[in-house]
Amino acid sequence: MSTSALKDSVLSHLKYSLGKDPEHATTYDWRVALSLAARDRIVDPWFESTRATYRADAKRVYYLSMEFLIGRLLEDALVNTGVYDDAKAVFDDLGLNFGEILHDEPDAALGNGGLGRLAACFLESLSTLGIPAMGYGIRYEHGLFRQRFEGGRQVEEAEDWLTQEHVWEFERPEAAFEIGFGGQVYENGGRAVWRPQEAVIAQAFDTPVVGWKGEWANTLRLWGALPKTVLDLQRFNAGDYAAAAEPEALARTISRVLYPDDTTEEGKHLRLKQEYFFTAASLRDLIRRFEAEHDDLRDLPKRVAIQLNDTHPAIAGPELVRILHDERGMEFETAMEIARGCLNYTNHTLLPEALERWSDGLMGYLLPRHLQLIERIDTAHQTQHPGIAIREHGEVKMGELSFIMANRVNGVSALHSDLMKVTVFKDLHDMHPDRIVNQTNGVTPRRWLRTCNPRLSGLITDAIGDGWIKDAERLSELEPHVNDAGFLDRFVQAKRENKVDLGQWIAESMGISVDPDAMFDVQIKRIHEYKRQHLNILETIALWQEMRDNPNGDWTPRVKIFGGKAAPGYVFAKEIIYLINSVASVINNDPVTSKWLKVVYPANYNVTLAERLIPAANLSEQISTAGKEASGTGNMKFALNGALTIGTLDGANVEIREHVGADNFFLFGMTAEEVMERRTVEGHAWDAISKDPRLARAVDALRNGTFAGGDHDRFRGIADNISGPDYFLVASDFSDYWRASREVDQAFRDTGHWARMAALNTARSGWFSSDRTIRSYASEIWDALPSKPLRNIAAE
Ligand code: AZC
Repeated sequence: MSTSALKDSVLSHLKYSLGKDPEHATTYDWRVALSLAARDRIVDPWFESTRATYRADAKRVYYLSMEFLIGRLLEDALVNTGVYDDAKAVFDDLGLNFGEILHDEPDAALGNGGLGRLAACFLESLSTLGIPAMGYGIRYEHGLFRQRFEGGRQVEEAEDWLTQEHVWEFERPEAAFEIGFGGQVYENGGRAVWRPQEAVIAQAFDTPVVGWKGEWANTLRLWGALPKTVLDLQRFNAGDYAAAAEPEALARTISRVLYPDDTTEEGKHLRLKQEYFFTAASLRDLIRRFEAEHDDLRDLPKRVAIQLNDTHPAIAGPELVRILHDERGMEFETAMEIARGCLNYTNHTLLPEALERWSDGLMGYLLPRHLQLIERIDTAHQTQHPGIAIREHGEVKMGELSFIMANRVNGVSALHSDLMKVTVFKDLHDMHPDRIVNQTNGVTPRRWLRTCNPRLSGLITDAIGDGWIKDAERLSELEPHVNDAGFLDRFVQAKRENKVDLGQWIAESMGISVDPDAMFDVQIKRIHEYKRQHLNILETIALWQEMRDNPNGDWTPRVKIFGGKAAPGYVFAKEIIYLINSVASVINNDPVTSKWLKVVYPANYNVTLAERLIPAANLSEQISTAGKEASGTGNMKFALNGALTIGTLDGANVEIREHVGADNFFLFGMTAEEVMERRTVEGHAWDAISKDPRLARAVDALRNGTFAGGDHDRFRGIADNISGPDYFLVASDFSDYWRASREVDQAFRDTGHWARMAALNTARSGWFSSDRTIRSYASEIWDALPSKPLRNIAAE
């Protein structure tokens, strides 16, 4: 496509879609006009992909996920369709600030963290690989809350990304299903009939997801909840206006908010409704599509692979059985076999509090027929494999249900999958030893290198061509260049320029000045005790104390950067936020240490902020208690962008270290096994503190009011935790973390050596592409093949 054709298209949308002329167009108008022009380019490959799928009668993959953390879409779409440079030229020509236009787009935060972002990377990879697929989720009116700091504390505000028109989606009023809840189960001629008491409409909204070079586009189909009757006219006419509007308000509640919690199960009625709502709509939709082309539902497993992203859509098992058995009259056993042939389950966490359980009472109230079927599934399984129950202590265990209903169950890193076999799913694994397979996570190199880091990706393409964008393992071709001083210089230059940009943004948005030659040391992720941001801040305190002891020392300058939100009800995590901000305000105002140490915590961490921070990072903090982080995907993004990791042997860190080489990774801390053993030692925290005066002094600073304007109590909770129960072993891992951090300091001073290590991280991280992950799911779980590649629209 020529620049002038793109310009015509943008101007035409400005005029005919937005009704504006260039003289009066706002940034918003230009952004929407450009997005519509970009969207036009995706529609043809999107249609062609669908047609090709029908023609080949290809197996389709359905990815069911409560969360899709897609972030902004415009820049990605421009890059993937090959018109980014043209678009920039168009806006330069118009005398408009292209960056400002891109940054006008809201960040669609339809997810909490890793699980949701993984789903978004997977959709992009499925499209790049040309695998016919559809993502199914909920179109939340309010995504994850927006975070603000007030006096250092987190304040949550409603996110209203949909107040502006969401230009990427197509509303599908014809794709709508009635979803029922509650009511009774009757028997009719030997068959169970469920008569729900209330019902809402699930209506589809489709967003095309385009792959690299625009060769293929799949669909993200999000369900919005609508009332069956908009207004209760009888009540309205009787003058009761509030009650009259009730049905609408009640129905809409279902797709109103994303639960802002990624580890603790929300024991909420509404949450279970959301889960059933989108799962039931998705199953009906895919069965309808199947039946439009095939007439025997027994063939479903040949044509359909369903991936359950965590247990949130686990009700898919009983629902599919209900449809096949109750509604279509199949034998229960046949229905089970078909359901199991289609369903697969990904587990994302071993934390017991995050494994969903629903009380029999709630399940029986909202989904009475499903509870009966779960009992039957449970009995059938126990007859063959005595000793494990789906229902226990009056609750339905969704992990067990998912496992039993799945053809394959997967963990998300090698360590996590192994731990699953000996912990949460030990008994089930012993009964079904072939069911668990590992699928180590990945990230899309299009968004997480090509788009977010144009300087580095330009340098890579200059060195080895652009084949790496589609085949990230070709990044290994960079290895010989790592010994080339000219290449390394440019590598360092790219990183430095990214740091200068970030430094400017920090200065402008936060009023903190940072030195671009200091080490940018970044920990960005949800705030959680197991992720141990408090270990990082404790080390920061100890370092600051030493710097003050020795103000003439030759310290390695560092900027400690934090980012992340805490679940609104997670008190301890919110205290950690408060502590980080309080430490920041003391350290950042200390003239003694200001040339060496800064602490920066921008509010409202999201995909957009990650895209800004990761390209500028020198050091990636992956310091969770071993055995707790299922995989991590941020760790992969950093390595790909040439940051070195300081980390424990947890989740995918283990595999990252294997790939980049132990010499290019700063390892510290106990292993998962040592962690379990250490916990059995009485007084382990006190023991660690008494052996490390630095740690003792840092913990003391939490108690003596140093960071609380003299208030001894403000951070006592954190101090007492670290020196008391310390379940996540902050104290026990501190000394080794300190040691590794000082090694990092030393290594960073040898700039040539550091650059080489950093470049090797990039060269050796190609394996962590989500394309590799998706290929592996396709062959080991879904038995799905890429359809024939279509035309390359980027070349046109
Ligand atoms: C996360 C895991 O914590 C993280 O380790 C993993 O990389 C990611 O999933 C993707 O697999 N889990 C979540 O985001 N949420 C839950 C409920 O586990």
